[in-house]
Amino acid sequence: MSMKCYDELMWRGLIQDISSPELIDKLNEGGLTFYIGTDPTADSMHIGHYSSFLIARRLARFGHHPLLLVGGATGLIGDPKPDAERPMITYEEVAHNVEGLKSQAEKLFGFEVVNNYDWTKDINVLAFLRDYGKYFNVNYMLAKDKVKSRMETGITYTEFSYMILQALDFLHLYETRNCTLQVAGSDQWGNITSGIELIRKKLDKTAYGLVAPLVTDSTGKKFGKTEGNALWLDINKTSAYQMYQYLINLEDSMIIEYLKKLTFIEPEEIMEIEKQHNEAPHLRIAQKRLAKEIISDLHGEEEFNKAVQISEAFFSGNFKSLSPAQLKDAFYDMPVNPVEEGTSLIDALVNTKIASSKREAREFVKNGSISINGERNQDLEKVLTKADTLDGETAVIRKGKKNYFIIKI
Ligand code: 545
Repeated sequence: MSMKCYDELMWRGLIQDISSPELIDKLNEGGLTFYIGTDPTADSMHIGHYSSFLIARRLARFGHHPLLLVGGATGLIGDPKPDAERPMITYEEVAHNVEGLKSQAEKLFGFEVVNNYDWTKDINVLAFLRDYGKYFNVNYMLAKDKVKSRMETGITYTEFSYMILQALDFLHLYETRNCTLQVAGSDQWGNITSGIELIRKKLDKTAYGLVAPLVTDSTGKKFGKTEGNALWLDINKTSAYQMYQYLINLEDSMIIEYLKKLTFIEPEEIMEIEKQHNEAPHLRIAQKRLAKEIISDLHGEEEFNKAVQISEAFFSGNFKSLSPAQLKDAFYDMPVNPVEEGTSLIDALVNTKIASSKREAREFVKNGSISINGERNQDLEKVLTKADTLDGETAVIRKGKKNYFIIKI
């Protein structure tokens, strides 16, 4: 069984809205040039953007031609957020972020990249108002969700104008590249329909839009946001192991939806995984598979295997097989307790607050609940030296099954 383009997108839950039902046949036929845009508000994309870019790759597999637009111009203006004005970022910062996004998109997705700064920078203010502004009725602009939501808090003329710039991009790509479709997350619906309208009014032509629902958890919170921190696609900002930790802990009730939206696994196989998952959710088969698919796709299978090794080290308590880089990664969010060379293990347990008293420390050691780098230590006279470290300075003390402490000797 192999589904048509539109049916597959539907099955995966990737269609929130399309601008007209005519698009269904066009999607199924193939051969459209489409674009997806991203603003340089940071120098890396995060996992939230990943799902939108996967849609672009899916369309490419069905024979459509993707363009990735990086918003060197729109990034200087700022797409209105529903709650408040964005702080302006400098020209230098935007230029830096454009480079970051460009190379990331080329490397990860192999898309052709265009930059709207190229066709926007030379439009002068009179031409802008006459050639584009004239096609936008302010009442129409005020009715857009993003603008409406800012009526209380206020919106500057700068951000209010944003939708005109994005519409102008669509028009430009329609005219120069025969780009007839814009794809994005559902927050972009208003900007996309502005472009469709501009193309209709100026050229008397039909262009299309497709938006996907934003990926969330079961409470509606954006996927990939952890305590205000994003999961970046840049491995230097979020390691494969950090990504692995996040994915492996995803909730059971959402995991099949994530497999549909965030991987290329065929429908039949996802249904098979779903069966196995429902029979034994505690095995986390679906979470493990999701982690494998996403991390291998972003960083390669080797990085995925290294992340699994780190997580297995936590399970067994044995860290000896890990490389210094993996060790650093494994303990990225754990405090490091300095311990002087020559300190007795008992004193070290008390100093680092692993035990609350010497008496308790001796008790722990005696009953076998303390291990150093994965080896149980029941020697009450043990003294800590460099020889106990894994990499010349770090050692891992485990108390019980899963209480880990990092010491630096
Ligand atoms: C600009 C000019 C265009 C077309 C699109 C744009 C960008 C668009 C926008 N998109 C979002 C975005 O986030 C910042 C990325 C930082 C690295 O703001 N106005 O740029 C997100 N987009 C992907 C999805 C999105 C959207 O990149 O569409 O919905 C998130 O999944 O929020 O001519």
